[in-house]
Amino acid sequence: MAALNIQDIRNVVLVGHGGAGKTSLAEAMLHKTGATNRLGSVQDKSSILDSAEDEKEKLCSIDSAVCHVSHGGKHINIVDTPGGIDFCGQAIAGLIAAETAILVISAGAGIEVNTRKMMERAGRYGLGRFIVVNKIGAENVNIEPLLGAIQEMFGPQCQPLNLPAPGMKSVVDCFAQDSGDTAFGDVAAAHEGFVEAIVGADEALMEKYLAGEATDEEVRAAAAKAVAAGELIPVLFTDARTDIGIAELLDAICTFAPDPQVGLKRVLKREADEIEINPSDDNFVGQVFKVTNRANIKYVSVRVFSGKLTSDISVHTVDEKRGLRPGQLHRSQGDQVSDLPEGVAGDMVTLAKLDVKVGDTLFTGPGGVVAMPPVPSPMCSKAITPQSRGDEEKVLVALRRFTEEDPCFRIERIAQTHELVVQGVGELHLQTVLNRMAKQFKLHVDVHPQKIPYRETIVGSAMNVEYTHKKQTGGAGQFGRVIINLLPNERGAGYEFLDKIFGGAIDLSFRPSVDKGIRQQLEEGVLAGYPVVDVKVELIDGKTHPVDSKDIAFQIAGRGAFKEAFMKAKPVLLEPIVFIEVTVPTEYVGDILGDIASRRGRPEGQDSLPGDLAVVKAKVPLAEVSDYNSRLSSITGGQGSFSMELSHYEQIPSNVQQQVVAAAQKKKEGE
Ligand SMILES: Nc1nc2c(ncn2[C@@H]2O[C@H](COP(=O)(O)OP(=O)(O)OP(=O)(O)O)[C@@H](O)[C@H]2O)c(=O)[nH]1
Ligand SMILES: [Mg+2]
Repeated sequence: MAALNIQDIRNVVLVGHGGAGKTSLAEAMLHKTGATNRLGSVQDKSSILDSAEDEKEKLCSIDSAVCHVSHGGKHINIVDTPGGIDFCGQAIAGLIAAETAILVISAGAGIEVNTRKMMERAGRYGLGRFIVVNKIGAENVNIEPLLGAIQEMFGPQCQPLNLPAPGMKSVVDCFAQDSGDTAFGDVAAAHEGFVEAIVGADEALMEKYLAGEATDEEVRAAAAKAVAAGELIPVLFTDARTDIGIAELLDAICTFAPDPQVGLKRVLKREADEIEINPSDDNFVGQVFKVTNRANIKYVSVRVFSGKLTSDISVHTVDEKRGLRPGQLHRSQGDQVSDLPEGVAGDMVTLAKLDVKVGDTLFTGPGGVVAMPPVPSPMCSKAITPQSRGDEEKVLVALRRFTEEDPCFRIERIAQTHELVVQGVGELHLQTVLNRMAKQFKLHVDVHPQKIPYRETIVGSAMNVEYTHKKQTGGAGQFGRVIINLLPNERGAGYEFLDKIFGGAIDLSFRPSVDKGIRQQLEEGVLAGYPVVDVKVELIDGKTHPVDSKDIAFQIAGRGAFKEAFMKAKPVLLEPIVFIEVTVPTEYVGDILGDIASRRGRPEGQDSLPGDLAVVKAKVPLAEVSDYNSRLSSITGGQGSFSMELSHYEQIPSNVQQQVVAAAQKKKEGE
């Protein structure tokens, strides 16, 4: 097989809302080009792209999938991504692989929330974009208003490359011709709009065009550059099930999708330097865009940005200085792989068993890091406990594999609450990962809500609190007496210990023991078992025994005095307050504000976004929004999104405090 020419490579990633038909479109392209001899179907569980057990069960994509076709002398790599919001981590990672994102919209459902989000993400990341309106052959769809809605939401760069023919059984090319019969829309106007978007991206060509001197060939040759620059977003119509517009989509990818030399250039960050990677650079640079652990084989899909990947070179990541051997290179076709002699710049390669995770930059030269397109912070947290004792380590090892696959899945051990916490985009996301762990590793866990990390402090003072620890049993005794003042410290100032003893009431050597004892108590808490913050202790007096005084005695006395003083100094609980930004269609703003008010939240302003969207900002206690994912989803029918970050800690209302303290006491009695 002759080596691939970089000009002949097209890399596309299919993105958009769940159920729009991305997988079906990829299957249709595979079939159309003879890569498969039977049209794979998600519905019949015969898709080579939705090949995981749970994908077949749920009839949707959960992992991204890589495949390739040959068409019109071009090698087209296709990454099919899941459209479910819970699985957006893999979809976003898919952008790494491509020059062009193909946004797939279901003709019946219109522009849905995840289409909008992926459109923005692909644009911000710098990819060229296509929009494909799929399912045009489905019954009872009214497509006509959709084109206008697309242009209104995503801008006038969205120009139809074709339009459905009357009866919706084929499409009419609006670039090659400037007249024709359509189901809606005017071919002449579409032709002009399309051509003008192309020439608009190239000043010299624009001048020629205005002078009536630009040839069709020149315009065609400039098209991919206009797409790469975001000046043109071709809109196409298809029906994946009935093979309408598929050949035209393939043609369009060959002509209008930028090749790796024309499309987005990635940037390698090395300390303060940012170096644009050129495909013709000698050093190999690539990035991992997909990791799959299945049946004990780990497959890693890498996009080659520059240089050449071969099986015998040693590649590095920023964390892996020793170098990794890629081993046999493969090309993926859904769940199948075939051997590949080398990975040339611009191509995608699949490797087995490499110790890397999604987003890692691989390199041979001086190296650095290519940034990943940003993924949303995981907003759904659950605490888990293994059902079998002693499985904790195994669960950690298994879950770590899933963190390699999905940049939106994380695990964390929370020191303060001693919990193992899994974090993901939503409940479905976490459920899917935990189900996979149960199936693949036979590890079962119970899932609980995560504990709220409260803190304890005081709002009053307690002066001259005395505590004596005395123990006289048999041989050596223990004796320590301390007198302390306890005062509130400024919020955020932490703990302070001040030695205010005049004279030698306590030996100098034992004073740090008092401090040490108090520090232990700070960690354990006094009121409800949460750490104590922002207090000042003054050690003012005490007593030493010439024989029985020792370190441990003063530690115990310090703890005792602190506990007593704490309960006298108006103890309170502090709760974490988060800053949330909720993005919803404007019609839901009232409902969102009402809901926030009912959750002890305070609104902090509002912004509007294009496309009739609003951003509501508020500060809300974390305890009230731990289930916000499902709440927002039920208010907006899945059309909202939110981000959340810790703002500060604040005193909790006394009725809530009573509940938390009572719950802590009950738990202590139970132990
Ligand atoms: N009538 C019709 N149905 C289609 C078409 N494309 C897909 N479907 C059906 O729509 C459903 C969803 O299609 P998928 O290809 O799984 O959609 P997807 O975008 O990959 O969905 P996710 O993987 O969940 O993001 C399936 O039942 C398909 O058979 C089409 O062009 N016409
Ligand atoms: Mg799919």
